[in-house]
Amino acid sequence: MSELLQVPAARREAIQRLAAELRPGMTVALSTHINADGDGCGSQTALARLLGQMGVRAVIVNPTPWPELFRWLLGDDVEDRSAEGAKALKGVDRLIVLDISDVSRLGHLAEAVRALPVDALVIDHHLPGDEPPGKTMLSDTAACATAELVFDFARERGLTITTPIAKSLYTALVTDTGGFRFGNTSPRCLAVAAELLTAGVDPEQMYARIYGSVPLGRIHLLRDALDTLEVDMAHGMAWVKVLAGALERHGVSSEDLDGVVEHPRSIAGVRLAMLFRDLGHGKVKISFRSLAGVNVNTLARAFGGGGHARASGALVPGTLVEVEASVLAEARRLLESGGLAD
Ligand SMILES: [Mn+2]
Repeated sequence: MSELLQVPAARREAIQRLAAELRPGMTVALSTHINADGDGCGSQTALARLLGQMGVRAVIVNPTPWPELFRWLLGDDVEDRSAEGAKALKGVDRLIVLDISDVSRLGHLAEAVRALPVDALVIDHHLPGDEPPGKTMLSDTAACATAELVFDFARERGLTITTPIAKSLYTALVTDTGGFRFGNTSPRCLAVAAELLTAGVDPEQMYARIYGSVPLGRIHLLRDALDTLEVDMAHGMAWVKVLAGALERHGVSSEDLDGVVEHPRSIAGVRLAMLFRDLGHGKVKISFRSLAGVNVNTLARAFGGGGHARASGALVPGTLVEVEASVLAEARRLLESGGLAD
């Protein structure tokens, strides 16, 4: 076994604490953040199958519907009860929250999770949020994706990485690292990916499923977003907007906004990129992305959000015009004062 695959001691202890909470015959709910991404979905479908090997029944209960793009990850063996809402959490023996460091990311399920009579356990790789969604934590910001921690859980517990589990974990790794290009692409991340190929993942097939199967509306949405591009070269900022109703007009969902913000970030001289999405009900969702030297987690936290140093988000009340003005002003102020330095 590659030395890279050895599980760090702190993770090993956390995995033991987590496993001690789980017993055969239990039913465990798995939840991830609103608008689940590849890491949230892949970590869930991998963990659901791993728990099955332990005799634990897993049901997925997410605050927003399972994304169409990742429908194939569910197979016919993973149960998604998200449509039932908080009711689906009733009677479960444990809840495992994945890829979230703050309970607010559970959207409409947050209240039910706070009031849950059983313990919520967390597997995550984000910077700490204000209100952790649970007590027992397997949390490490050094993990390239939450799925890396799910992989470690499998190895430490002697569980089998079947091909469907490997495909789930690979989907998470490839999407959270932007196709193994972002700064979180650690040597260990690639070592885990190598293991997943050995376990039966076909990278070309995965590429076709994740990046080569998008609906036409997604490209139309991208065209509209790029049409709003603005650049402030003096501050190294660029941003795009998605207007209220745009997703409905193109018949797509929020998962189809994935990667849009990479376009402003890709411009030479830009260090801070933003996507403003008008949700149409007095709230604007912002995605922040940056390059080395700019910590967007600080900026996102100034607006009640958070995430990672290079990728964060926030949900801000106000009209698109108001939110854009206040966020741009704060971003310029912080860039000028060095407040976003790493
Ligand atoms: Mn993640």
